[in-house]
Amino acid sequence: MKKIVILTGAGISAESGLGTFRAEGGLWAQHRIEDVATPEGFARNPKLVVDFYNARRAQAAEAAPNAGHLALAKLEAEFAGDVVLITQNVDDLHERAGMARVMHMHGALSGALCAACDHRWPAPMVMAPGDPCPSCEKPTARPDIVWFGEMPYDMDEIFDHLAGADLFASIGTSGNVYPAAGFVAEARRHGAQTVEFNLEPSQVGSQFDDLRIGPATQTLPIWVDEILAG
Ligand code: BV8
Repeated sequence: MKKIVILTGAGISAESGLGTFRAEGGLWAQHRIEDVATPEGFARNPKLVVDFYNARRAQAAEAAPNAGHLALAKLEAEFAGDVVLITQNVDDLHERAGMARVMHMHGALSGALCAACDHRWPAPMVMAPGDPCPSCEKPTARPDIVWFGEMPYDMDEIFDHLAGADLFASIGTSGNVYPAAGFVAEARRHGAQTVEFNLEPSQVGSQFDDLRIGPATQTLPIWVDEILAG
């Protein structure tokens, strides 16, 4: 086996204490998606949105990578073939676990973006509405996050990776959000083996060859050792 493509979602960061979206009391129970994760919501109330991401940026900074993140970093370091990690998460726990190559398809809390000139720069811990862009100086700074209705990043590269995958693993995602939830179908179309890691089957669970039920901190280290011994 030469190439493993991995997709992660909020579930891999759950045991690091970061809230998931759709669980009881999750982020979407506390805030309406329309209010905090859409361009319209940002236009309507930029302070609500900027503060929503300031809180998550602070929470992520307090969190530590868990055994699931560390297992994937070990796989990337020791697997003889190619490991490509695509995450829907906006936290930096994969990077802090030592993962060299992380594709943040939904953006990252660590990034800021200018809505006027597309300039990107490292986000401060606390952003405020109307912060000036360091490049064009317009008051149009926003979190570099892909909101609903916006195009996720690196989609062409991601589809190239899926076309070349021998194994596709999806970890800790409920399979509600597209285009990420469609990756398993794309990988299968190109003949990849597919495995899902979750506490329960996701919305697209039936599309996987293998289902590993349990917390990622337990299921991933076992899986990585199997792959490396393979
Ligand atoms: C786009 C921002 C097109 C940052 C996010 C109708 C049908 C189909 C699609 C659509 C539709 N209407 C609209 C759409 C498109 C829409 C979409 O999919 N909507 C859904 C809700 C129906 N998608 C979009 O808008 C995307 N863009 O389509 O653009 C386009 C075309 C042309 C031109 C322009 C545009 C953009 C999607 C990105 C939106 N931004 N996040 C942020 O705030 O974080 S999405 C948001 O949900 C998060 O990023 C997150 O990544 C994503 C998915 O959530 P999950 O990660 O899966 O988290 P969740 O809580 O749901 O699940 C956690 C899972 O973990 C659970 O299954 C749980 O069991 C498991 N778990 C928990 N603990 C553990 C565990 N597993 C293992 N171990 C544990 N310990």
